[in-house]
Amino acid sequence: MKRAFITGVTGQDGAYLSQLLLDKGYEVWGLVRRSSMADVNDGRLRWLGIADRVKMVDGNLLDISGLIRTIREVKPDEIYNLAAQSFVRSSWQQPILTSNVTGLAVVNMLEAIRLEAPRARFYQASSSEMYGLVQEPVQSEKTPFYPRSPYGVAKLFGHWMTVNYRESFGLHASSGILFNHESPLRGIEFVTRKVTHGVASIKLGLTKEIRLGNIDAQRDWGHSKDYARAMWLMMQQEKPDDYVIATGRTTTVRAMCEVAFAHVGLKAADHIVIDPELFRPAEVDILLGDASKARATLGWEPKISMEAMIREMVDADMERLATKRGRA
Ligand code: NDP
Ligand code: GDR
Repeated sequence: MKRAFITGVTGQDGAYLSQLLLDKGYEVWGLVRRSSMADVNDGRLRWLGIADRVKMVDGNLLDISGLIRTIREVKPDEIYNLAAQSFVRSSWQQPILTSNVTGLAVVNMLEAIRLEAPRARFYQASSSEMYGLVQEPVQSEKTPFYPRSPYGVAKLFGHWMTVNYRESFGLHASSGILFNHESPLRGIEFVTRKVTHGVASIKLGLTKEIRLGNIDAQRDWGHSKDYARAMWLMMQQEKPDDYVIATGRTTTVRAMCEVAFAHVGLKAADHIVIDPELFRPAEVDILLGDASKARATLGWEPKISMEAMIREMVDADMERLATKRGRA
């Protein structure tokens, strides 16, 4: 039986990746940071019905001694580093925390692996935010980076450290440059979930409007479930490498909203209010990924369309609000 260790196991991707690995017969261990609300931080794993099958270890990405001990004890075959301060907007409010957790702490993981599990396979959650002010209309592994937020800068540091440890110490370290991916388990602060939750609330008569910032921004949106499969495929390759994971289709926030509202028979224009407070100090206007390397080498391709995903998210939010099921 293979053993996987996931940081960020309580997050969106951690949940779907755990589900995929458990289905494949892995023993799954996850790093969980202590919270005063310990009874709710496994909400996403509970939503998927797998909370009691994931072995939780207390820890924090900032605490290298804990990481070293954990990796020594767990002896994982595959390590997925998904933990991060992942909300771009917060990264201007908390630039140092974001740099420490999303950037510097990647080296904590790499050092712990180098010391305790040099033959383990390592996945780093890199991001399309590293392209920022895009240098090419379609972004591939060869496109130069130009991050536009403290989050993007921190991810770029973690990305290059992963490449460097692969080249310097021969670690099986791969980096997935994942474009935006969403699901019913997406955090409510991200725009898709904010919209689907808002649409469900409006439909149920709980509110009348959704306040948004730049709705002309364009994103290449896929489904977290499809993207978790790509992470696993990277870990099955003999050679570690970097891969762009994207759908190859970009959509404005405005058009995404229209899909969500149309699903419940409403019009987006009747309910969206533009709030200048929600614009970012520097914006990533458009992202569009070229995943042809992943298609050719990993045999990966996305199965769930943006439209189907948004409809699934609206349905899940309707169900949550109607039944108050779970917290995720
Ligand atoms: P989430 O925000 O849903 O999850 C982040 C996870 O990191 C949570 O489990 C959180 O724990 C954990 N975490 C945060 N800080 C620490 C810390 N100091 N120590 C230990 N754990 C910590 O993110 P996603 O699941 O959406 O994304 C997974 C990863 O992929 C992230 O690194 C993100 O930056 C990256 N990424 C995401 C993309 C996307 O579109 N979703 C695209 C590209 C990259 P807690 O539950 O306690 O808050
Ligand atoms: P992003 O995701 O910054 O791309 O990072 P987010 O959903 O927050 O924003 C997408 C775009 O929508 C615009 N927008 C709004 N965004 C939010 N959150 N709230 C609003 O009210 C709003 N109005 C307009 C934003 O300006 C932006 O252009 C996500 C995260 O998951 C990162 O961790 C990950 O690395 C990248 O995707 C790829």
